[in-house]
Amino acid sequence: MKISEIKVFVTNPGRNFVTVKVCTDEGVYGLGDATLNGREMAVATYLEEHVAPCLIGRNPQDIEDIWQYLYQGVYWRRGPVTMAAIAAIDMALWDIKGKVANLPVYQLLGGKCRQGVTVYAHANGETIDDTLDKVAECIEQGFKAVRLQTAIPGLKETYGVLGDKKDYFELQGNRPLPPEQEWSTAKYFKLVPELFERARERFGDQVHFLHDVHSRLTPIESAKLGKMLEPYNLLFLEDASIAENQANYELIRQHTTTPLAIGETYNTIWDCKDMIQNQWIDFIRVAATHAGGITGVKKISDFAAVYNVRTAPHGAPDLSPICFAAHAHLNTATHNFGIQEFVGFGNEACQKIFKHDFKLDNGMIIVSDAPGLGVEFDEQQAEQYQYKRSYLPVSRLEDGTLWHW
Ligand code: KDG
Ligand code: MG
Repeated sequence: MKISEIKVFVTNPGRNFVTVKVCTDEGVYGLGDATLNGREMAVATYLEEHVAPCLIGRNPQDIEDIWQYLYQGVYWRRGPVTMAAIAAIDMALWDIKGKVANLPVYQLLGGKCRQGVTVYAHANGETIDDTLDKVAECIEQGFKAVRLQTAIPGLKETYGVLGDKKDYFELQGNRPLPPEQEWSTAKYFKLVPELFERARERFGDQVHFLHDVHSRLTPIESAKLGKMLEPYNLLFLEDASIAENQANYELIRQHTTTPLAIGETYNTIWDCKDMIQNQWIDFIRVAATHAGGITGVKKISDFAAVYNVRTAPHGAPDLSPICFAAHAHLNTATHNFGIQEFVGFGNEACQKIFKHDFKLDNGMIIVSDAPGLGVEFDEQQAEQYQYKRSYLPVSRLEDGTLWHW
């Protein structure tokens, strides 16, 4: 069997997705997700110009060798663009392998470790009451874990809160220039403990709570927040601080027992090796699309298992249903899986383009038993939704200083 053609599609059913189709001379094909939010065309070009020509004629069954060829074999290792391109090819090759074997990918990864993949839903609100009402809806829908985010009073826009937008897709997919948002740690600190105090008062211990700081705090501020939130027993506090210097997490860890999670922007084990090895974090949140595909995430998960770190893959709307499927297979077959972020199956247009039979049942995703990844991609539908440039926002302090993501 040989790779005969590699096609790259960039489509925008409410937000941009980069999809790769690896075709073979035997008619079997595989799909991969290469979406890099706000830098989609960089990955599409990388794939078309620098990856596809090198893979034509190779055996698609040689997944590890092709992964190493695109990673080690290239002088310019790592980085989000390279690793998203590798990721998409890797997912497509696992998809092909499953289809050839007539087995779902989770079987190729070792089989089921659990009956379903527990997910956490999002409750985003303009006020604390609004957020808590959304938590109530999530509990009613059967979710066992919920991430709570609330707009910070007195600041212009809070990241991750919907504002006047109808859904997450619309929020992320239609910003032709980066919007500017404000940040004030003092204002945030006034809000967040009250949010979780009132959430525990209203819902007791019947559900896990999570929170994403989106890296806005310095390490010592994160340590302080972790301590403030200890009484409310979070499943984890996500992206409390940037960790280009991984030892930032040593500092946070010294001060708080609130569990810590990080990793959605990480591309390889080298971005989180020290944090994992020193047990400064509890959950690693790498995504198949951004960390080298199924092969890349499996390497990181196995390493994390040795240090009691569990996986909690990123599941935002900028990861396409193909990545969602890759995660469902990985999560089903990975012993040290913890929890999966889940924001729904996408809007109507997205569901017309990407078809699958993954199910949500009582707060768990039930993996598809279709051969391969179990996702179909409708090219004609995709063509109707053309790429639109769209950016994530930037964050500034109230005096205008550009601030951390
Ligand atoms: O591309 C960036 C978004 O996916 C990210 O900001 C969402 O933080 C996020 C999350 O945890 O889902
Ligand atoms: Mg996040």
